[in-house]
Amino acid sequence: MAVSGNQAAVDLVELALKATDAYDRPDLSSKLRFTRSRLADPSVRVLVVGEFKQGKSQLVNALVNASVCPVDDDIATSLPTVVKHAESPSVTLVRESESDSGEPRPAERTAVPIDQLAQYVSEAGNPGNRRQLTYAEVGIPRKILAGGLVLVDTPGVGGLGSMHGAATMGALPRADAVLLVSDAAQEYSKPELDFLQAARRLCPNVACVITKTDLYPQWRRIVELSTGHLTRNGMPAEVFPVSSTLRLHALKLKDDSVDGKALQQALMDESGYVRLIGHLQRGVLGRADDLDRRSVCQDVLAVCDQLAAGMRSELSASENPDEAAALIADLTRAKGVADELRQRSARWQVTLNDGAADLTSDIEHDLRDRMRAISREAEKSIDEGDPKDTWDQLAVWVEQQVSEAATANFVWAIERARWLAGQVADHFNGSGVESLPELNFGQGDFSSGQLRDLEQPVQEAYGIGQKLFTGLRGGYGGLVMVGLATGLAGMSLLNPLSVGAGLLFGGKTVTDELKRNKQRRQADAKVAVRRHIDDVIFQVGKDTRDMLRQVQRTLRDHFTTLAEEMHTSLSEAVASAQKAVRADESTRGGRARDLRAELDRIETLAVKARALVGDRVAAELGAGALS
Ligand SMILES: Nc1nc2c(ncn2[C@@H]2O[C@H](COP(=O)(O)OP(=O)(O)OP(=O)(O)O)[C@@H](O)[C@H]2O)c(=O)[nH]1
Ligand SMILES: [Mg+2]
Repeated sequence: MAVSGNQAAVDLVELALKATDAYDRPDLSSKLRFTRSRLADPSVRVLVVGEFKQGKSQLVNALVNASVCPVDDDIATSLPTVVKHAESPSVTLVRESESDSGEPRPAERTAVPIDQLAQYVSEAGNPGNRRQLTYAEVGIPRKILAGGLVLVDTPGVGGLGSMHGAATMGALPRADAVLLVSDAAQEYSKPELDFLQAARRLCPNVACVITKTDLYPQWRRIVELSTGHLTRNGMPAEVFPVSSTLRLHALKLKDDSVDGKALQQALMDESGYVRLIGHLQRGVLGRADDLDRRSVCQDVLAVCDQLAAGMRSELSASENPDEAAALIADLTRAKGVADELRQRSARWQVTLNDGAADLTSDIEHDLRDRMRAISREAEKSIDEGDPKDTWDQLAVWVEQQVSEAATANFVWAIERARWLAGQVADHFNGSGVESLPELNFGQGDFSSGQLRDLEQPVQEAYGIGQKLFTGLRGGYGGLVMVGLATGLAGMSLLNPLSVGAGLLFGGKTVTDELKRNKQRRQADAKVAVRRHIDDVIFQVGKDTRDMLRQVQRTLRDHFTTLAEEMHTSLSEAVASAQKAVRADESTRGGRARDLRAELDRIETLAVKARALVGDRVAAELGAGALS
């Protein structure tokens, strides 16, 4: 769908390319070639996320009507699985890694037989992603995927409020849409609402799916309650109640009789998938198409503007030779501004470099601050109890807090990076070209940096035997000491006094040892928490730094090219206007006619660009600039 839907856009870019080649503007041609290559990849990524065992994998299977993602009560997904269209079924395992210096290496791709997929993507076959894969890619011939729809099944291990959840968050800014999957057993939980809130800030297209409506008769009530939570929290989203089981069942029915067909239709309707697929086609693919067309329109109009700039000034100078001097002065001034924008010391470069440096240090500071607060709180709670009894609870709490903090830090980083892009673009305001590049928030598809879980410190078992031994040791010391002293008074080594002292000393030694052991456990627990938090600060901090560096590079390249284009166009405009002034009357007349014809041709291109998005949107994009 995206391909055919955007054929008009592709044709328009081709047409514009002919023009830029004809007018010998290789800078504009390369910009359009980039636009063309962007259009050539129609992928629209939909991330399927949610707490574990909510039916994410089954949802993907039901959408494509195939068992691509392993599903079972005890088979948990451990690796993101990317499901896309392919002529014939295929499975590829992808491992992304970086060199020691942090530069990304080319991804390793290994094709494996289709029936082996489960071994790699499930917790049972690849526990904790021991194989260090980044994701699995499944190709399958399906109509629903043919338009470029790419479904990504994510692991629910650990839940949304865990570090796995935080890693899923990292894939959001690159996703075109998100489906939050939750089953109809209960209304939204706090981690789900928190996740939604963050997801909506990272990805503009988030919808909610409530699964297993066949299993829970009270699903309507749950949908109502969950929708209420969404509204109350100020994040209205579309909610799609579905039953994957019903859809898969309906698809299996082969009865061609009238009744059979009616039953199939009834099951399909009941499954809720018609609405969900409609959303994917119109709300996700359709919207991506619209965005594509918008950006093509914007790119082509910008090219038209640049091409026409020189001709318009020459024409104006030929038609009004008296005003030519003022026109040339204006153009020279504009060229001066463009020249400044090209300098390395240009104000936008300063804004970008300083902004990126500030941003990096602010984000790092924020992360450290948040983590330090968690560390302090954890240490306090360790001091208040014995880690022997409280460790499990503490570990869950720390994991949740750390993931919440890492997520908040990440969302903030992305928002500030986008804001910085706007600040840099402001320097170009009024130049007619204000488009922002697509920001690249990450190298790979998924965070490949694996975070270790919070490890429980090894605790020495201090059982009865050991207590007895410590007690005996202390008791024996006491007995001998007092026994020897009383021996001087003529008593035997074993006398009531020395035995009493032995018992006393033994008891005290055991109590002391117990206290020391508790303190050791507390100290070990603190070290474990601190080490975990340091790990997180290191990994998350590094990911964020890499991401910001990439954003900085994208913005620098984008605006440098823009400044170059403006400079070339304005230099041409000044030269053409000067040429027009020098020309004699008759040449001027002929040239003006030619110029008007050329400008008409460019205007035709601009009209086509505007037609691509409709007049209303074209007006929004500032398409009036030409006329
Ligand atoms: N009755 C019914 N059961 C479902 C439905 N969707 C999923 N299930 C069952 O719910 C269980 C979990 O489904 P999965 O698709 O593996 O869930 P998941 O969210 O991918 O689980 P993780 O990847 O481990 O987080 C399986 O036993 C499915 O058969 C549904 O619509 N109806
Ligand atoms: Mg799964």
